[in-house]
Amino acid sequence: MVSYKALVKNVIKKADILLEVIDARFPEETRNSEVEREIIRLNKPFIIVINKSDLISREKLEKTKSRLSKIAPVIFVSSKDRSGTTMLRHQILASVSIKGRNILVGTLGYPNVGKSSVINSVTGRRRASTSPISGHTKGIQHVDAGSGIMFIDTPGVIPFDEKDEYLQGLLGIKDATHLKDQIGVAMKIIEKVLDENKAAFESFYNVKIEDENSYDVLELIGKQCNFLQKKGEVDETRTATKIINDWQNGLLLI
Ligand SMILES: Nc1nc2c(ncn2[C@@H]2O[C@H](COP(=O)(O)OP(=O)(O)OP(=O)(O)O)[C@@H](O)[C@H]2O)c(=O)[nH]1
Ligand SMILES: [Mg+2]
Repeated sequence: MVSYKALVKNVIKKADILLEVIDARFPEETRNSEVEREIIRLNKPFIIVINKSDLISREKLEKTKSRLSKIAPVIFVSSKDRSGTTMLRHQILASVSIKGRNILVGTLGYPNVGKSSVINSVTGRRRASTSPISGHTKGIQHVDAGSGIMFIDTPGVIPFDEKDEYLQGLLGIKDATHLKDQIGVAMKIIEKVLDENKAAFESFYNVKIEDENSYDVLELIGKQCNFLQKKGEVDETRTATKIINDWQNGLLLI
């Protein structure tokens, strides 16, 4: 198997412009400094595409945008709602001037951030195959988007270690059935969502949270959902699985 690093380097070398696709909910965690350094080293233009922008508030998006604009042009996209795609097309055409052949647009990013979905939403057709299970795109694939734009879709470029299981859960790289510490991951999700948008969390699960820790909150949700074992205690794994699924399916807004 060709290593991820070699594949990414090759795409950066071949492309006329790169898209670094990041997850709006985790802009810093899904940026990759090594990839950015290589792009800058080869003096290629690049655009930071903040995808899944439907999952966070406009205010948070603007904050992230103003921070990242210092590094490269930033475009918000929701592949789900098909928003931001015209802007992205314009930004690509404005960043490179190539006549007589297609502009090659390399699309890079962590697993599951929505690289293939972004390509499809710009192209307007489901040309690049997508999936909720990460690691879906294997090898590189060319997708013709019309008006002289040719995308290069790539697999998620960053292999994670076992120790990054929390991040794998939060980013949806592994689903609940593939996570070892489901309760631990669910607690991280609870912390993240409570920190960002407590009211939405309370109304989604129909619970009232004072100053309980994330473990107690998990128990509270288990009770509310009536996920109980024979002796009446909360089925924590079942509750954790539900929270992970709700988060990964984009039901908990932050
Ligand atoms: N809510 C929401 N979900 C999205 C968006 N874009 C992608 N998704 C979902 O995120 C998951 C991953 O999307 P993909 O396009 O397959 O992601 P990828 O980066 O190509 O993933 P790999 O090929 O596995 O590296 C799918 O379940 C998509 O439906 C978006 O803008 N909003
Ligand atoms: Mg893909």
